[in-house]
Amino acid sequence: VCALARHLRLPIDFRYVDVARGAHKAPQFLALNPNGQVPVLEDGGRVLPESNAILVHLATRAQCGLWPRDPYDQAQVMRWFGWEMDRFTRAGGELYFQYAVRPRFGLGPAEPDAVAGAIRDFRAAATILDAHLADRAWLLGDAMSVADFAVAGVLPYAEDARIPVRHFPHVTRWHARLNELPAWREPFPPTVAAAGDAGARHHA
Ligand SMILES: N[C@@H](CCC(=O)N[C@@H](CS)C(=O)NCC(=O)O)C(=O)O
Repeated sequence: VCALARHLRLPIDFRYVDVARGAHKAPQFLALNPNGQVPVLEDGGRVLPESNAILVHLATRAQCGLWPRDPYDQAQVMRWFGWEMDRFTRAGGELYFQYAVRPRFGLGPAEPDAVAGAIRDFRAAATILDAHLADRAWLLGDAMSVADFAVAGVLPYAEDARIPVRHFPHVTRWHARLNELPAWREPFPPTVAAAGDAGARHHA
Protein backbone atom coordinates (compact mmCIF):
# COMPACT_ATOMS: atom_id res chain seq x y z
CA VAL A 1 0.00 0.00 0.00
CA CYS A 2 2.78 2.44 0.89
CA ALA A 3 4.66 1.62 -2.33
CA LEU A 4 1.61 2.32 -4.45
CA ALA A 5 0.76 5.51 -2.56
CA ARG A 6 4.28 6.75 -3.12
CA HIS A 7 4.41 5.60 -6.73
CA LEU A 8 1.22 7.55 -7.44
CA ARG A 9 2.44 10.55 -5.42
CA LEU A 10 -0.86 10.71 -3.59
CA PRO A 11 -1.16 13.32 -0.83
CA ILE A 12 -1.49 10.92 2.07
CA ASP A 13 -0.91 11.77 5.71
CA PHE A 14 0.79 8.64 7.05
CA ARG A 15 0.21 7.74 10.70
CA TYR A 16 2.48 5.34 12.47
CA VAL A 17 0.67 2.59 14.41
CA ASP A 18 2.90 1.16 17.09
CA VAL A 19 2.01 -2.52 16.86
CA ALA A 20 4.76 -3.41 19.33
CA ARG A 21 2.85 -1.41 21.96
CA GLY A 22 -0.54 -2.75 20.92
CA ALA A 23 -1.79 0.50 19.37
CA HIS A 24 -3.65 -1.56 16.77
CA LYS A 25 -5.80 -3.11 19.52
CA ALA A 26 -6.73 0.21 21.17
CA PRO A 27 -10.42 1.23 20.96
CA GLN A 28 -9.53 4.22 18.76
CA PHE A 29 -7.94 1.97 16.16
CA LEU A 30 -10.52 -0.82 16.47
CA ALA A 31 -13.16 1.77 15.58
CA LEU A 32 -11.38 2.08 12.22
CA ASN A 33 -10.65 -1.61 11.73
CA PRO A 34 -12.35 -4.06 14.10
CA ASN A 35 -9.80 -6.68 12.99
CA GLY A 36 -7.10 -4.69 14.75
CA GLN A 37 -4.74 -4.83 11.78
CA VAL A 38 -2.87 -2.40 9.59
CA PRO A 39 -3.17 -0.91 7.07
CA VAL A 40 -6.29 1.24 7.19
CA LEU A 41 -7.09 4.14 4.90
CA GLU A 42 -9.28 7.09 5.79
CA ASP A 43 -10.41 9.10 2.82
CA GLY A 44 -12.84 11.97 3.19
CA GLY A 45 -14.45 10.53 6.30
CA ARG A 46 -14.74 7.07 4.79
CA VAL A 47 -12.71 4.22 6.25
CA LEU A 48 -11.25 1.32 4.30
CA PRO A 49 -9.28 -1.57 5.82
CA GLU A 50 -7.69 -4.45 3.84
CA SER A 51 -4.58 -3.76 1.82
CA ASN A 52 -5.88 -5.05 -1.50
CA ALA A 53 -9.07 -2.99 -1.26
CA ILE A 54 -6.91 0.04 -0.49
CA LEU A 55 -4.73 -0.68 -3.54
CA VAL A 56 -7.82 -0.66 -5.76
CA HIS A 57 -9.15 2.51 -4.16
CA LEU A 58 -5.86 4.38 -4.55
CA ALA A 59 -5.37 3.27 -8.16
CA THR A 60 -8.94 4.22 -9.03
CA ARG A 61 -8.61 7.61 -7.32
CA ALA A 62 -5.41 8.28 -9.27
CA GLN A 63 -7.00 7.11 -12.56
CA CYS A 64 -3.68 5.59 -13.41
CA GLY A 65 -4.59 2.34 -15.18
CA LEU A 66 -3.10 0.13 -12.49
CA TRP A 67 -6.67 -0.94 -11.82
CA PRO A 68 -7.51 -2.13 -15.34
CA ARG A 69 -10.61 -0.99 -17.22
CA ASP A 70 -11.39 -4.29 -18.89
CA PRO A 71 -13.78 -6.41 -16.73
CA TYR A 72 -11.89 -9.61 -17.51
CA ASP A 73 -8.63 -8.00 -16.43
CA GLN A 74 -10.36 -6.76 -13.27
CA ALA A 75 -11.40 -10.34 -12.55
CA GLN A 76 -7.81 -11.42 -13.12
CA VAL A 77 -6.68 -8.91 -10.50
CA MET A 78 -9.21 -10.41 -8.07
CA ARG A 79 -7.85 -13.85 -8.92
CA TRP A 80 -4.33 -12.82 -7.93
CA PHE A 81 -5.58 -11.03 -4.80
CA GLY A 82 -7.25 -14.22 -3.62
CA TRP A 83 -4.31 -16.35 -4.61
CA GLU A 84 -1.69 -14.30 -2.83
CA MET A 85 -3.67 -14.24 0.43
CA ASP A 86 -4.36 -17.94 0.29
CA ARG A 87 -1.00 -19.18 -0.90
CA PHE A 88 1.96 -16.99 -1.75
CA THR A 89 1.74 -14.35 0.99
CA ARG A 90 0.37 -16.82 3.51
CA ALA A 91 3.49 -19.00 3.12
CA GLY A 92 5.96 -16.10 2.79
CA GLY A 93 4.24 -14.30 5.67
CA GLU A 94 4.63 -17.35 7.90
CA LEU A 95 8.38 -17.32 7.23
CA TYR A 96 8.42 -13.60 7.98
CA PHE A 97 6.63 -14.31 11.25
CA GLN A 98 9.01 -17.15 12.17
CA TYR A 99 12.29 -15.46 11.25
CA ALA A 100 11.61 -11.75 11.68
CA VAL A 101 8.63 -11.18 13.99
CA ARG A 102 9.35 -13.86 16.61
CA PRO A 103 12.85 -12.61 17.42
CA ARG A 104 11.80 -8.96 17.29
CA PHE A 105 8.96 -9.50 19.76
CA GLY A 106 10.89 -11.89 21.98
CA LEU A 107 8.69 -14.87 21.10
CA GLY A 108 11.57 -17.32 20.91
CA PRO A 109 13.29 -19.04 18.00
CA ALA A 110 11.62 -20.15 14.79
CA GLU A 111 9.48 -23.27 15.08
CA PRO A 112 10.93 -26.00 12.81
CA ASP A 113 7.58 -27.59 11.86
CA ALA A 114 6.01 -24.26 10.95
CA VAL A 115 9.11 -23.31 8.94
CA ALA A 116 9.14 -26.63 7.06
CA GLY A 117 5.43 -26.31 6.21
CA ALA A 118 5.81 -22.71 5.07
CA ILE A 119 8.81 -23.52 2.88
CA ARG A 120 6.92 -26.38 1.26
CA ASP A 121 3.86 -24.17 0.66
CA PHE A 122 5.96 -21.27 -0.59
CA ARG A 123 7.79 -23.48 -3.09
CA ALA A 124 4.50 -24.87 -4.39
CA ALA A 125 3.05 -21.38 -4.84
CA ALA A 126 6.25 -19.93 -6.32
CA THR A 127 6.41 -22.78 -8.84
CA ILE A 128 2.98 -21.74 -10.14
CA LEU A 129 3.90 -18.05 -10.16
CA ASP A 130 7.21 -18.75 -11.89
CA ALA A 131 5.49 -20.69 -14.69
CA HIS A 132 2.93 -17.89 -15.10
CA LEU A 133 5.64 -15.23 -15.37
CA ALA A 134 7.83 -17.23 -17.77
CA ASP A 135 6.33 -15.45 -20.77
CA ARG A 136 4.86 -12.33 -19.14
CA ALA A 137 6.43 -9.13 -17.86
CA TRP A 138 3.61 -8.61 -15.34
CA LEU A 139 0.88 -10.76 -13.84
CA LEU A 140 -1.70 -9.47 -16.30
CA GLY A 141 0.70 -9.57 -19.28
CA ASP A 142 2.23 -6.43 -20.73
CA ALA A 143 0.87 -3.92 -18.20
CA MET A 144 1.71 -3.55 -14.55
CA SER A 145 -1.33 -3.58 -12.25
CA VAL A 146 -2.26 -3.49 -8.58
CA ALA A 147 -2.04 -7.30 -8.68
CA ASP A 148 1.76 -7.01 -9.01
CA PHE A 149 1.89 -4.74 -5.95
CA ALA A 150 -0.26 -7.19 -3.97
CA VAL A 151 1.45 -10.45 -4.89
CA ALA A 152 5.02 -9.14 -4.59
CA GLY A 153 4.39 -7.48 -1.23
CA VAL A 154 6.23 -10.12 0.77
CA LEU A 155 9.31 -10.27 -1.47
CA PRO A 156 11.17 -7.23 -0.09
CA TYR A 157 11.39 -9.26 3.13
CA ALA A 158 12.77 -12.37 1.40
CA GLU A 159 16.23 -12.05 2.90
CA ASP A 160 15.14 -11.38 6.50
CA ALA A 161 12.44 -14.02 6.30
CA ARG A 162 14.65 -16.56 4.47
CA ILE A 163 12.04 -16.92 1.75
CA PRO A 164 13.58 -19.19 -0.90
CA VAL A 165 12.73 -16.97 -3.86
CA ARG A 166 16.10 -17.14 -5.61
CA HIS A 167 15.26 -20.62 -6.91
CA PHE A 168 12.54 -19.08 -9.10
CA PRO A 169 14.15 -17.14 -11.97
CA HIS A 170 11.01 -15.60 -13.47
CA VAL A 171 9.73 -14.48 -10.08
CA THR A 172 13.17 -13.00 -9.41
CA ARG A 173 13.20 -11.16 -12.74
CA TRP A 174 9.66 -9.84 -12.14
CA HIS A 175 10.60 -8.58 -8.70
CA ALA A 176 13.73 -6.94 -10.13
CA ARG A 177 11.41 -5.10 -12.52
CA LEU A 178 9.36 -3.82 -9.58
CA ASN A 179 12.58 -2.82 -7.87
CA GLU A 180 13.23 -0.44 -10.75
CA LEU A 181 10.45 1.71 -9.26
CA PRO A 182 11.90 4.08 -6.64
CA ALA A 183 8.62 3.77 -4.70
CA TRP A 184 9.03 0.00 -4.48
CA ARG A 185 12.57 0.33 -3.16
CA GLU A 186 11.67 3.08 -0.67
CA PRO A 187 7.97 2.72 0.10
CA PHE A 188 7.84 4.31 3.52
CA PRO A 189 7.55 8.03 4.16
CA PRO A 190 10.51 9.31 6.21
CA THR A 191 8.48 9.81 9.40
CA VAL A 192 7.22 6.23 9.31
CA ALA A 193 10.56 4.73 8.32
CA ALA A 194 12.27 6.65 11.14
CA ALA A 195 9.86 5.17 13.67
CA GLY A 196 11.59 1.83 13.36
CA ASP A 197 11.32 -1.15 11.09
CA ALA A 198 8.15 0.08 9.48
CA GLY A 199 7.51 -3.19 7.65
CA ALA A 200 4.29 -4.10 9.37
CA ARG A 201 3.42 -1.02 11.33
CA HIS A 202 1.78 1.84 9.60
CA HIS A 203 -1.68 2.97 8.90
CA ALA A 204 -1.83 4.42 5.44
N1 LIG B 1 -5.87 -9.06 5.18
C1 LIG B 1 -5.24 -7.94 5.83
C2 LIG B 1 -4.07 -8.45 6.65
C3 LIG B 1 -3.41 -7.32 7.39
C4 LIG B 1 -2.33 -7.82 8.33
O1 LIG B 1 -2.03 -9.03 8.41
N2 LIG B 1 -1.71 -6.89 9.05
C5 LIG B 1 -0.68 -7.24 9.98
C6 LIG B 1 0.58 -6.49 9.65
S1 LIG B 1 1.07 -6.73 8.00
C7 LIG B 1 -1.12 -6.83 11.36
O2 LIG B 1 -1.69 -5.76 11.53
N3 LIG B 1 -0.85 -7.69 12.32
C8 LIG B 1 -1.16 -7.43 13.70
C9 LIG B 1 -2.21 -8.36 14.22
O3 LIG B 1 -2.78 -9.13 13.44
O4 LIG B 1 -2.44 -8.32 15.44
C10 LIG B 1 -4.74 -6.94 4.79
O5 LIG B 1 -4.34 -7.36 3.71
O6 LIG B 1 -4.79 -5.73 5.06
